[in-house]
Amino acid sequence: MLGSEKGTIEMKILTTIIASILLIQSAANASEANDPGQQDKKPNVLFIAIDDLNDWTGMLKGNPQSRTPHMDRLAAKGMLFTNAHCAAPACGPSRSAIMSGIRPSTSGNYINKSSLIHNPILNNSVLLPEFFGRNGYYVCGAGKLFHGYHFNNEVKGRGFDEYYPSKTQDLPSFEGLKFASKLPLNGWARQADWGPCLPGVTVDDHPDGKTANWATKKLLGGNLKEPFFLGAGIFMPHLPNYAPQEYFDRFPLEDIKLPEGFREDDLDDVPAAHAKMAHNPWLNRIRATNQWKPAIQAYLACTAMVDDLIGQIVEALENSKYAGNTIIVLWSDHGFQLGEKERWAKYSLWERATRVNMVWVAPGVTKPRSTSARPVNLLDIYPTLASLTGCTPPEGQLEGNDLSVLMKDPDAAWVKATVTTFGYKNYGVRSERYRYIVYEDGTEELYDHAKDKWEWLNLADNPEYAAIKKKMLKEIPAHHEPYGVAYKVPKRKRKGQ
Ligand SMILES: [Ca+2]
Repeated sequence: MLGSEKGTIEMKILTTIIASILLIQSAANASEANDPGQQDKKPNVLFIAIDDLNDWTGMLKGNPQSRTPHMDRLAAKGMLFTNAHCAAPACGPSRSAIMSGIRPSTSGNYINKSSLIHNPILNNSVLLPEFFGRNGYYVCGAGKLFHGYHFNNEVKGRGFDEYYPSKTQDLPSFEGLKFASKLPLNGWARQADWGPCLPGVTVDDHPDGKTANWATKKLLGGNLKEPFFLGAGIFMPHLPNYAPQEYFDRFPLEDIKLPEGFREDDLDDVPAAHAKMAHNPWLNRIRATNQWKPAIQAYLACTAMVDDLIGQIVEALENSKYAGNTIIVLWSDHGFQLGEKERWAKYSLWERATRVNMVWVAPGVTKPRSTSARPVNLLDIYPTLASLTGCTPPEGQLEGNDLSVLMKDPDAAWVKATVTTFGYKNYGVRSERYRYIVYEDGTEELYDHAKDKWEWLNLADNPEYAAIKKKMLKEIPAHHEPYGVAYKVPKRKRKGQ
């Protein structure tokens, strides 16, 4: 046989082999596509909550001092909402709205003391964990997902198959944290305390480290029943701001700057009604005792620790077998004022307290490095999760919007504004450009974010803005449910009782 003929035959055989391989592959792909189990495979959900984290993150650019590389990286993986706001600027009503998809003005759950289970509208709703359970999901969680009192004393793990540490204790123990002196470190109160732990205490000793380690282990363990909903609730930078020393070392005290948004005369043009909202005098005390910079340092330190933990959880997902079929949603429950408008608190209808972090990574839906400045709300999480997982939402319950519309087309038609409520008939309305506030007594504020990102100049009395105000007022809900029943915190039992 001539060499060239041999070569031709070899080539023919090779071509036949390749064609056969391609045929087998395409048949395999076709059978996969026709397999109903494969087609119906619902995506898992990784639901990450952060407590009291305002826009002092790299991705939201609220303060150049903050360092959050892991959250910034997560945001770059998917879609970042830069104009996202809470339904209410307090843990209880904000998280109740997220978990039920019902507005505070519909449920009457306005403040931290509002009960969840003694509120018939909320108690009869399908809470988010129950929703996933009913749709065949394995539902597990750890840390602070609901308001602490609601979870530990009222819903008690309702809807969860598994909870760490338990269905009546959302936060892991603080016992691993050791300090140089007795708590509270600043001698005031645990609710307004901050400072580093003793050397040797690591992030693994912190309750948030334990929550992140639980989530990491679950994801890397590979034994989760799919589809799953896994919630990880990080408690920092909620007060008390305790963290290992290494996080404080990242923010030397001599470099700390006071908030850019602080202005001494900022409240001069604000109606008196704002003072009726829960207010605390901590800022005065902080300033009087020269603690402002140490307190900011602690908030930045705790935020950096949170960021490391978010990085750990996301990396665990990326290294797990669930990476390609898991939706990630990361959110903070409301903002926080570190002195702006004379407050060291949440509990207001200003931007500092209502703006939140909200990031989505939905495989096959979100595009990397996409952002949206449309007005959106934490109330939108429930309907968006329902839409992305293909689970039918409970009929007539959800009042938020489906954000997947914006994930698919950032230019899609969208609502003009989003609403935050704090207390009966107090509303903050945020459009892409303006913030309008109206209190129960009818007094108002209006800010133009195109010119005034710190909300220093109240334009409500300026007749040039009458038409804008009228438009914003139309966004306020028509129904204002009276205050729901408050829960009674039982007196602490003495040891041994
Ligand atoms: Ca909170």
